[in-house]
Amino acid sequence: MTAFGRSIGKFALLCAAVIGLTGPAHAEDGYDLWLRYRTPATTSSALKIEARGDTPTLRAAAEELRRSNLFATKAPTILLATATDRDVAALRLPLAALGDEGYRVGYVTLGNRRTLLVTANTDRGVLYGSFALLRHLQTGGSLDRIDLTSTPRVKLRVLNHWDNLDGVVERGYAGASLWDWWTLPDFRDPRYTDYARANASIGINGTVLNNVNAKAESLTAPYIAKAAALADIFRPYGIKVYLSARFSAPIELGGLKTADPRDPAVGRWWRAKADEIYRAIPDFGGFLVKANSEGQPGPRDYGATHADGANMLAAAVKPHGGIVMWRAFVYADTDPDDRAKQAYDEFKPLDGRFADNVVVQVKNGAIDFQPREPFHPLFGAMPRTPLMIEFQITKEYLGFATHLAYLAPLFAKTLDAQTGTAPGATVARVVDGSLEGHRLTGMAGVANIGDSRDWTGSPFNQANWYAFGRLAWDPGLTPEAIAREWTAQSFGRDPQVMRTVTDMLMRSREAVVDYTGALGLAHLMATGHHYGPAPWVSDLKRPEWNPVYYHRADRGGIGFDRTKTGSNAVAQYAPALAARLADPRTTPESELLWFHHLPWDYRMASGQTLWETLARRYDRGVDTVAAMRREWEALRGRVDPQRWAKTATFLAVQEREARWWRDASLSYWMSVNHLPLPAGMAPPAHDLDWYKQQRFPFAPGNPQ
Ligand code: GCV
Repeated sequence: MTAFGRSIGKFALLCAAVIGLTGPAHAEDGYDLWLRYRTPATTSSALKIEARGDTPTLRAAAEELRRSNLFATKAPTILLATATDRDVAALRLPLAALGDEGYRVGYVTLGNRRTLLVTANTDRGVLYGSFALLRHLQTGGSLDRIDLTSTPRVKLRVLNHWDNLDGVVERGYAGASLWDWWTLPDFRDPRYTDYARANASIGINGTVLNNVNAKAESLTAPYIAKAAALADIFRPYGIKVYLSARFSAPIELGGLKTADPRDPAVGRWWRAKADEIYRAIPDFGGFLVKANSEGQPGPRDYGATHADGANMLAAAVKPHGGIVMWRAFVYADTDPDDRAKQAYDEFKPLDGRFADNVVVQVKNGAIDFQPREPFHPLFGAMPRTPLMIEFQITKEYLGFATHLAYLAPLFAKTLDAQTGTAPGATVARVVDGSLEGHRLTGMAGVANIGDSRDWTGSPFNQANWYAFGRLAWDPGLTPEAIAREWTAQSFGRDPQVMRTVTDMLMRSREAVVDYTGALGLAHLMATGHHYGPAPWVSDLKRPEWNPVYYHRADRGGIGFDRTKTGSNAVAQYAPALAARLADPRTTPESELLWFHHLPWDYRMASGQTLWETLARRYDRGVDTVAAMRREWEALRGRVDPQRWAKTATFLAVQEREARWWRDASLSYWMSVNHLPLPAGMAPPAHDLDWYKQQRFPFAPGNPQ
């Protein structure tokens, strides 16, 4: 070897050593999500997997088990087989109750051999069972004792992507759209398969590819072909593709003069369009529609009802087994009534008038995905209509990608809320159909996914995608159990890491509520991009666009009177609940100012005044973030450097921005109530004008 050759050799050795120490370049960048399969790191060669049948879904299940590396040392034989398999049938297991998607994972004896059987009525169920097995092992479950049986409580578990055809994601904070519409359908990015794996692992079985603020072009032949390519990739993972439909497409694409749902030509156009889509995507899920909301076209433009519009589209997809998810997020610029009441007023009279393949999709609260909202009154008001719940996974109002806010407590609190219509009637039981016997049931989550390397813009935002899927499968899971599962799979099972991360997750969303506006305040953010505080905004065209509309603060008090003396929105809830909400003393403190306008010196249950309580909540929020930073700091060296550093930086941003929210909000409230800060509280860093002058013209997620 020459001297040059030797030095190259030394350099190569050195590189190998460095790589050996730090791992491959992308090893800990978050790309692997919760499917990291790091413990134990052994070879999978000893794993004996037998898949009975050769469907793409069974192949995907076997491939996932193989790639997991989790079984090497004591690998049993794993048999993947559906209930129709002769050996499985001979075992006479009680599988009927598993339905189409449930699974059973456990040991059986087959021909004297102890075998770990993953079985279900369908290959999709087997896939879900395989992921459940992996979850069991990654969260520390034993390979010796396995008995996992589960069936989803909700049928449609769907992500809504607010992705535009130009790649911009409305309210997206994790880069551009994952869908490269330009190179589809030819280039099938392997990342699309990883997206499908991640979703299947948590039971998500549908995805709406395009924004509800839809362009008609997504229904043209080239875009149908692109959607079909994605559908082909997702199909083995049990994921159906849906499209948001622009209601006026018959005019824009079909050259019709009207989109009136009662016009036969319009119905014919949609039927032909549905036929065309189903030729390309035989298992197309159906349409999601935002109509007559925030400038979108809809049936009301023609004096027809939302039911007329939904049923016309439903008739078009019905012959193919498709459905329509019709959103109830409506409020009109012509309606002077409380915005929080408008969806109920519009939809309740339509109860029972929707076709049987329509499900009405209702946001968790009556305004718009605020850090905290009471549950939407429609959940107690439309017993004859299947209602899907819509949550926002992306954090439009909870600090974008940089703030750590675990949303499972928000989701669970809504699902657990008692509607008051019958004993034991919860929002979850409305959503899962068990209360009123609906079979078409669903949960939608507005995705927080983009093309950023870690998918969601931060390692911790992944927890919200994960939690949504897990709760959609089983709304009875607790946020804490989900947090532990996610932490173990994402960061490993070091007890200190587990404890700290779970604790941070569990406190995080409440902290955001505290520093953005506690006690039931809502909609205090800046205009358009919704980044940062602007409770002072009062000059926007429509009253309900202005924060002052929501908080109604003046010298005398603060809060929106939704009792009889105000908008009487409380009357939209079941009578006993409405009576409780009509009285500030029996209204949960966390929702107080949502329902009541109260004097600043109103005495809270604690004996403190309302003003003091509100003011100190801002401090509590900031303090919680500061504490989370310290706790994370203590994990240095216990978490991989790349994810640790990104999280540490984001926590620093969050603390800075939490102080900004605190200071700006307090300055504004004091300018209105002329009260001093409660004793011992630090004054805001700047005067009110300084906060009012902040501008963020290119804040993400706000398509122009
Ligand atoms: C897709 C809020 C958001 C909008 C969003 C709308 C909706 O108003 O700010 O970006 O539009 O909700 O849910 O339709």
